Amino acid sequence: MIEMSKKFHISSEEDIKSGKTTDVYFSRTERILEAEGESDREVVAEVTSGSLPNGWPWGVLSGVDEVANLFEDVPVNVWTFPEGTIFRPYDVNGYRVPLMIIEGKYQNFLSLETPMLGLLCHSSGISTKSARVRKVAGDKNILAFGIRRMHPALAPMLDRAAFIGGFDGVSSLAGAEEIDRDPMGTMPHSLIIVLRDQIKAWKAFDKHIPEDVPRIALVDTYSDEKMESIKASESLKERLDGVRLDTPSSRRGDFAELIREVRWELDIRGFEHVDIVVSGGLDEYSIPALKEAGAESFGVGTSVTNAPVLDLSMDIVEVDGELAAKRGKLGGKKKTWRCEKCLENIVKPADGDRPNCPICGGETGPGLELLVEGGEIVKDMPAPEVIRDRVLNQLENFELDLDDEG
Ligand code: PCP
Repeated sequence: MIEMSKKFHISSEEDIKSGKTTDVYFSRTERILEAEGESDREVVAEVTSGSLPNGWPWGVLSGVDEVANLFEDVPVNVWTFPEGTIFRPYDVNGYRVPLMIIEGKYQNFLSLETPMLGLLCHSSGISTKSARVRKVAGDKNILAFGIRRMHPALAPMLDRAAFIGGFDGVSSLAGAEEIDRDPMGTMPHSLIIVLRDQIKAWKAFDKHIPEDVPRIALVDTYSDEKMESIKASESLKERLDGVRLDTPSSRRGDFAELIREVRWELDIRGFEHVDIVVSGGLDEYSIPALKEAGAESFGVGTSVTNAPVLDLSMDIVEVDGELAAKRGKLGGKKKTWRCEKCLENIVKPADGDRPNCPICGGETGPGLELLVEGGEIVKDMPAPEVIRDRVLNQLENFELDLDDEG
């Protein structure tokens, strides 16, 4: 009989910091190096990305603040792209781009490689998918509705990563707290089902919910979306901000056509102020047609929180100052230069000269910044809002090829 001291199958912060989530072959390596008297080896290790999931052309690096906390009090130096940096896995010359560099005694951080990669691969996958959705949504409102698909222990990280990627709001209380924003959402079907009547539910929402919460009526619970949208508009009139269509797949048919129809019927009745909000199975491939059909706001869940992780790896490229990269990786400590104009990266040996950008001729600057020095976090962690702005400012430089696999 398993003694359930823990209520949930999750690791504590202490477990993560102490390297308890590492892979056993690292703790064995630690023991072997110790026994062989090789614990003083100084290494340079770099984190790079293999090809991105589904042929994505670029990625968004996130989870960096958690990596800083992971390496705090560990006597190593860590350089990194700032959180929210959009990067291509390969530079202008086809070299893998070091996204993060760790330097120090290998023995001091070998058990942290696994948690570090986990923090970056998971969060960056979600932020990248979110930025792809942001790109197609343009200035429309996009809300993260996906934490119900994932282990609740991760809700703060999931919603933070979606927000950093460009989402306008998140639905979970814990996630909203993490980004210092109010949680955002509409109403669930259960409110209408339990109150046994749509109009009663819409009016009850309007009566009891604070004024600053948009009045979005859910209009697909029991009958046709067009008729329910008209009913909601006629019952709440100017107080109604929008109608949400979360049409079940069995009834969805041509969703864009349905949205157009609802838009027409609302407008000819003078309800132009009532926005159309859609949710259920949305991603960067389905949103463009729905936006064109008249949808103003999108609730996106599974496709973001269940986004593929990025395939990041850490590789030792120098041992005691000697070139040491394994096959498939490039030896020696490197410098990632970043073009200040087109944001392309150029990888050079660490002692190389500053290059000009071969793509646009622009000035380049150091892409990576010092994050941890001798175990001390030497960089103020920007607020999620600031990191989100950083992503939005770069996004116009990065195309989205919707013919990729998705
Ligand atoms: C879910 C909820 C979220 C939607 C689905 C996320 O709908 O409304 O907005 O969908 P996705 O994960 O496919 O992107 P339900 O569980 O049907 O409805 P309710 O709103 O009643 O919880």
